[in-house]
Amino acid sequence: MSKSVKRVRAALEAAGLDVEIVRTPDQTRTAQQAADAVGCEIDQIVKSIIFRGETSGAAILFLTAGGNRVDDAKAAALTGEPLGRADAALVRAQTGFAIGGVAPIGHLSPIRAFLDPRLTAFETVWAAGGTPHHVFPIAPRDLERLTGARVAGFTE
Ligand code: 5CA
Repeated sequence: MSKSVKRVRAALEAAGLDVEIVRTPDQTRTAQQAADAVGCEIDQIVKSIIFRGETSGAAILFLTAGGNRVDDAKAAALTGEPLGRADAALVRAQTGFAIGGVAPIGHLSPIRAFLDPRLTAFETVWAAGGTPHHVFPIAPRDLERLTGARVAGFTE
């Protein structure tokens, strides 16, 4: 098991969640690929999208329903500073994961997070498990608890 997947598993276990991280035969680099692999609705896929606060330089996590897009202005209004996309190097340094497999939990450093209310419409949602070949199911409420995310609208 890769170090990335082990970090996600450790975070789930530390939170007392008995969840199996599933290895998918096909890549789950995009929300559509993940939804196809799991056989769920696209909005049940959690995209872990990372922005960079242009004033603070801090990485900020937007847990976004698979079919939604982050609205830059709404997201910036929530964070209180202008935002830019995090580049691959910042994503890697902050989370320890490579783009396409960024999990919402098990990051190298704590990260401020927001959660798309659309995700709370489902009993279970699926997030990347640390690689573009791993996903795991979680209740939105548990995702909120583990990430410390604030539920707030930031999508188009
Ligand atoms: N495993 C899938 C489904 S969970 C996944 O990770 N999807 S994702 O949407 O969370 O991750 C892909 C995201 O990475 C894209 O939405 C995009 O925001 C970001 N991304 C893709 N390419 C780049 C890049 N070159 N630089 C910065 N961010 C990127």
